[in-house]
Amino acid sequence: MLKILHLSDIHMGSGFSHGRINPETGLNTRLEDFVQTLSRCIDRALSEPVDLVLFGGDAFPDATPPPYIQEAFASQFRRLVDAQIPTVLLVGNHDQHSQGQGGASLCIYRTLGVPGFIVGDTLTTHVIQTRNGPVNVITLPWLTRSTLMTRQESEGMSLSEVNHLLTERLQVVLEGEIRRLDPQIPTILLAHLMADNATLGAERYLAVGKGFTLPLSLLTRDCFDYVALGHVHRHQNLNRHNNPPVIYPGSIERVDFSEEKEDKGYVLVEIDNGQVNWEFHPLPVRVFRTIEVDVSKQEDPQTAILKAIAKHDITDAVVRLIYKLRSEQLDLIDTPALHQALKSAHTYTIQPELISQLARPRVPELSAYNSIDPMEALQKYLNNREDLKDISQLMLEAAQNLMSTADENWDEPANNDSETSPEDRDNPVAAIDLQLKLL
Ligand SMILES: [Mn+2]
Repeated sequence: MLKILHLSDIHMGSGFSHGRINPETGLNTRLEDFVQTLSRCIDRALSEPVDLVLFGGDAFPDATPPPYIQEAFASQFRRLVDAQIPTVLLVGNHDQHSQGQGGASLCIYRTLGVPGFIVGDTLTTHVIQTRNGPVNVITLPWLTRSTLMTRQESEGMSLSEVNHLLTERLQVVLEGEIRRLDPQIPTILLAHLMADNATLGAERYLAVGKGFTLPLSLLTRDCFDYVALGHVHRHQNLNRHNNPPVIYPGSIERVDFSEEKEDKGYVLVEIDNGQVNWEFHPLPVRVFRTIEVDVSKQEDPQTAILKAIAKHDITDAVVRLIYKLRSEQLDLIDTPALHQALKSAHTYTIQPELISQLARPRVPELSAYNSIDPMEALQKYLNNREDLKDISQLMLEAAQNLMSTADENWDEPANNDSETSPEDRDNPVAAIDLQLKLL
């Protein structure tokens, strides 16, 4: 029997805005959380012990993590080297440079020749010898348009045409790998991709269009005993027939609030004579809690907010308090008392949102939903918004940029997640987004 631990989307070094500096170590507490959670996965791999560890990609938020974060990651995986457990590190979109090939942040393991470590940055088959026999692992790293076609070839094609052609080409290459497989040996496909029926958080729908989406039928092949995926942060099995299981283990820690309600964990897989059993093991990760309350109709908004906070156990959690109120209620809010009420949280943010009393302005020219040019629509809209006059030029420029770059940069590897950084506020596109949210 072959035992495998499958984990993915570690994203070590992200989400620092949800942490604080630990005065004893000088490190961000969210880095410490991620390291502790990763160490729990490695503990399990060692205590079983498993025969193989598969990492589904996205080790860090980008391809060039600072050395202390690289080291925190390496010192955990080092324990697998010491225990002589073979490990495959697959390259995800966050591990690639936005230009060019390969996984910049993970290639160091190949360069060092770490025994038993394989870096999956190309589509190829690795025959891995484990304590309990050999296993085929086909690695399929995050694909970009440039992996399988030249810029000239894709010129003038629509996104869906490019997606279609890429899928066809991938199918041919994958078929080539499959034909060379030794059918006597169990086979695993390890891939970092977006499958066409993965369930995403609503916040990620926008990211979908940016990438390359593969049909599930490419993965649910008889020749695979198990399909180990990475990329989507929500744990799920895409194949309801379970033959083979097509599993996203999800991220190991909450990367942002969109993962507030998701279980985080890893998957243990057993392959025995063609029989495959897998089980998701949740990890005890830090709680994220959104407390949202509308106090606009309350006579005593302060008490209503405090009551809403008291309903939740926020000890050591990452908390965001969002309360909606009318502008004339602002004087009734005692902010220091809110800080006091949130003190037991690990970290927290307070976001008051004003509810406008005015009816929303309507733009008569836009009332018919006919095929109006988006730039023209924005211009008409802005003509009607005196209050946006100051930034209307900026918004138009940013929109123009968006329209012209959308086609070119759709396969940009990094930033496929929903994480938004505070820097986004300086970015005109984000400024538009912010404005639109306020509308
Ligand atoms: Mn990814």
